[in-house]
Amino acid sequence: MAHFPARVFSGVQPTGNLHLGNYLGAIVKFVELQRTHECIYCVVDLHAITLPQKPAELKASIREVTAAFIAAGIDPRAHIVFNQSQVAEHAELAWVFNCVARIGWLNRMTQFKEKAGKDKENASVGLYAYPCLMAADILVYRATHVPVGEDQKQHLELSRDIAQKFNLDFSESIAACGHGDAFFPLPEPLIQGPATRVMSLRDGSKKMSKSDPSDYSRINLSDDAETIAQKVRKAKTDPEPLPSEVEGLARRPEAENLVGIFAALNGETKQGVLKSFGGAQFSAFKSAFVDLAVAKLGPIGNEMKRLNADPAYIDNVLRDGADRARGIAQKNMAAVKDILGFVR
Ligand code: AQP
Repeated sequence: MAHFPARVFSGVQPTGNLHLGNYLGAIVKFVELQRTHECIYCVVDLHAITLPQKPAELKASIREVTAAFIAAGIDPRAHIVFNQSQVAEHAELAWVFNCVARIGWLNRMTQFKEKAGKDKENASVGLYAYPCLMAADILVYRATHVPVGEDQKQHLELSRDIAQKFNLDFSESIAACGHGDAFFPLPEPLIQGPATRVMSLRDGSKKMSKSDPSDYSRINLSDDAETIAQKVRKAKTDPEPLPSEVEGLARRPEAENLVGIFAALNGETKQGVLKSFGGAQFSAFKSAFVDLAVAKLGPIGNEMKRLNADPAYIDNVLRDGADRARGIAQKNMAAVKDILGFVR
């Protein structure tokens, strides 16, 4: 298979308050990968409109996600930060992928089933085709690595299937156009660490999510110290003290979740956390948890506030990032058109 230079791509939807799940599952990894890779980070606003959005809130959310990226440590000069709708090639390649992906593949996507709920007939076509747009987001840059939370694993597998089918369906044309035996890499998901699936603070069986009606289910990146403390104090637990070994967390979803979050925030393993807190009551653990969460998230929240007060700066970052992203995307899209046999 052809060799593709390593390139990271990932996105976050501007659909509400960013929370600890988005942070630990995705953004922390975005920050780390900057040291070793060329990175492209996208505020995926075209994905956001697969569900109803209020225009003024969408605009504010696009700026807020951008502020969160920068506040968390992403450098928009050294890497690329932009919003998806400014680079038309995402939608253009998504159409091509709508024609490559099979309906049977999309029918298996669990996120569509969860988000469409019982009234599937009334869901938007965009929500159904979401994974094809996600594949286009990644592959329009021929990105090789995609840091995401566990919930996106299935969509990443579909992106690989689409890339593979395109490479096979058009193999002769790909070779004739001078791209060897494959035009698209098969993008690898990067899903590692103790918090790839952060659960709700109110229910250890549900994913922490922006759309959960209870704000007590999540810690938002913009929460102040008092709010974080209140949410952690109210977080659901069980009556037992913490175990000393990871095996003791089995069938204790709330305990496992809090220990996983603590480990990720502190840069250690769950076993490391239990070495310090095995045998402790939740009251003591929660108090250390609050101190750690406030120490790690407080500076990010403050910086987000500062950046949010300067929308002109944020808009400039997005415009500049979009210009650079478009340069790569246009070149790849032109090659795709040649491969497909379009006249241009
Ligand atoms: N609970 C989570 N634990 C770990 N990672 C998570 N991610 C989301 N929730 C968790 C990861 O964050 C990145 C951006 O997510 P997104 O905003 O694009 O998509 P989402 O999964 O729709 O986010 P939410 O918060 O769950 O929103 P709603 O409520 O709208 O469904 C992705 O890498 C995702 O894996």
